[in-house]
Amino acid sequence: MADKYGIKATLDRLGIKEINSGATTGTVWFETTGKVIESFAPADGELIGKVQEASKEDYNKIMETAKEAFKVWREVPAPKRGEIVRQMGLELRKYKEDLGRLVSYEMGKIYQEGLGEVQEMIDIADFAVGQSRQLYGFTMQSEREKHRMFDHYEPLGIVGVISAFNFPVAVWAWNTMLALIAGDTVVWKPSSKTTLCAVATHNIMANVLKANNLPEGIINLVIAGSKVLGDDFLDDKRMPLISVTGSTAIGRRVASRVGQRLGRTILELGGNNAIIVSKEADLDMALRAIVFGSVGTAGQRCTSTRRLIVQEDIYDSLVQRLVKAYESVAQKIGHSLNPDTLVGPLIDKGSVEAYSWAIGEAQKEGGKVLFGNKVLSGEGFETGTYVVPTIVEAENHYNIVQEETFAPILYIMKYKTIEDAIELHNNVPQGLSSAIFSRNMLETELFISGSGSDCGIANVNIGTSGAEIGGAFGGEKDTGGGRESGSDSWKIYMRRQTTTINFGTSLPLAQGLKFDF
Ligand code: UN1
Repeated sequence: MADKYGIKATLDRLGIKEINSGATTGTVWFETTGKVIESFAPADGELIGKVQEASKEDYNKIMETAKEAFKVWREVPAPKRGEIVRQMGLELRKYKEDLGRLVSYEMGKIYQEGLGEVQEMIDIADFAVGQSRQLYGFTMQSEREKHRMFDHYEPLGIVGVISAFNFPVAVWAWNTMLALIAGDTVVWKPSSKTTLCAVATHNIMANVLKANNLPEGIINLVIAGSKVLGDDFLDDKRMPLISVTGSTAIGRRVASRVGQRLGRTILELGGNNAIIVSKEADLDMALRAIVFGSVGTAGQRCTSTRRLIVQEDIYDSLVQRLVKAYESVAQKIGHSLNPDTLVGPLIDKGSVEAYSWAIGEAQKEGGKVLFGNKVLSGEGFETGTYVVPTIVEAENHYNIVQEETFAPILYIMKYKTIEDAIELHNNVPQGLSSAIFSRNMLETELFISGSGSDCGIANVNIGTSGAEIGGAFGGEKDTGGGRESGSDSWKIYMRRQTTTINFGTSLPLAQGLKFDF
């Protein structure tokens, strides 16, 4: 095929070969001998490259190397660890376009969103550099005289990162940049659907590791299926923390396995994100947010807008405008690297089936398709991975509305009072992201109060997706309760220790206890 989008040069610059190793301890790539994973572009079905999976032995070697590296890395002062992360951010800046293009090509999101994803990596690197000088603990007042009490944060160990296809590189960065300044080492198990993005990321990072003569094992990549990296990975006591981004079903499995050994998890699972549109909203703004939230990344963000809860007085006019907006977006479905495209393909045919099935289920339960419900075929759409973003008039209690379908389907429903809207809003199993559009402060304050949205993210006059890295990212209920990225999320990557120091000459016991002998 003609290399219309300059992919070949991009792959060369990113060090992607025809067949790539699926295991590295940083700069040394293993001679893997496992199954070969072929990576096809969802946009045009071309074979981008192959990755050969790691074996159990490779995995064990990686874990042992990461364990040894931890002993060295934890002794590097945190601001000096921050300096390495600063260089990683600079290196990512150099490769932003290439890595963004590969993300777009391998995952299928449009190039603009590929660039945005790499920008999230750069942003979290910058954030982590600053944080490296701010790993603060508290000082507390001791009840005993001449005693000092404080807590401090120490490195934790090896952090396992399991990432999903939809953000093939940013989620790794959210975890890794913080883990690194925390003094931890990282073992990454990426999605088997986006392995080349992981290889490319490690190639970029290797430049920094080499330039600083760092030991092997600080950041590690291991690509393998569940035969090699199944329950054994979750059960591996060498990893005190595993961060997982994926479906609620996956998260449940991870949490119970890791919980068995009392390991820690960060769970970033499914969302069922809604926007409430009040009759007091700025509808132009709301419309922009709804469309970006529901069709952006072809509905494959965990923060994608899946439900729209609209005040009944403005329902008809908003639906009309929304259908119009969808009509124009539907003209811009196409190859993820075409700059005119707004909606790229779904990741694979399985997702297309899930899309059609979900719409069918909604119809069976009484839903009415207002727009879409179409799998595209013909020129440019030969892969069978392109679908038309869909709006379904539905009710919140439908089984299918209660589920997260990773596709551009928006369920739309009516409400009368703000209290009703919040009730509908919270009445789903998941609790990731949420938003209200209103210029009435009584409504917006209620929405973000204790009686309001029950999600980890609650936005006012901003959509559900596209969070900045500076905030804590994650959600409640079936979303798993984890928090990554900004705010004080760094703490989970560290071991907290409370210390009391006696600088007196007697040994008083706490609680005034007497124990004389
Ligand atoms: C995800 O979909 O897994 O808030 C992460 C957002 C992005 C991250 C999404 N910053 O939409």
